[in-house]
Amino acid sequence: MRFGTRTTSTRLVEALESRRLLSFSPAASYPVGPNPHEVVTADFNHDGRLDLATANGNDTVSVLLGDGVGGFGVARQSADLGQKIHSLAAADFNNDGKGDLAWVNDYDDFGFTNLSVALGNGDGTFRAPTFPRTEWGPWTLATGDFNGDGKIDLAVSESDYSSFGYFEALLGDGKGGFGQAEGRYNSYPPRRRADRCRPRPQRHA
Ligand SMILES: [Ca+2]
Ligand SMILES: [Ca+2]
Ligand SMILES: [Ca+2]
Repeated sequence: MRFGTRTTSTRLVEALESRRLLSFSPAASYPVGPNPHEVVTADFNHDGRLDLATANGNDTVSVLLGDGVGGFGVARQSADLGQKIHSLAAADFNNDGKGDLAWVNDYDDFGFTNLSVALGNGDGTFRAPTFPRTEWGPWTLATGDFNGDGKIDLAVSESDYSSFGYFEALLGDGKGGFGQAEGRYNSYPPRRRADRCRPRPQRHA
């Protein structure tokens, strides 16, 4: 390279000219349940390789175990996990090294949403869901260790089904259970949330 008498700007141009363009191999397709609308990653079978899970339009979850070099096996599809799965998240809630799932089920026949958690069996299947209690109707969630105790927690955005939104942190017990933290007032819910909120059903005497 002939950098000897050239200016700094000239050297920079030459370096950029020698840079390779990024490219990707052709995409591979893997059949899953109908109308997959969310995808998350975790190591569901504890083999050190990342796997995939999709939330499907028929209220199931498909899990594809990874081979560690960019490929995935045949999808395993769960049973019906409740109405309109959304906000799917994956983490190891019980510290057994096997990925677990959490999600929100959309409005049921009575107009309520609920939070669901299913612990992984380590083979791409999951135990029957449990339903951690939330103060209000859950809508979206995120996972993380928010109090630094080594146990994964849940952060949940919620609505009171009328005009207001809330944020709540549910602390994990490291066994797959979640305690309830104090709900935090969050002013009005995001527009998307507000648009979809429906009045709480009236109970008649
Ligand atoms: Ca794996
Ligand atoms: Ca686990
Ligand atoms: Ca924690």
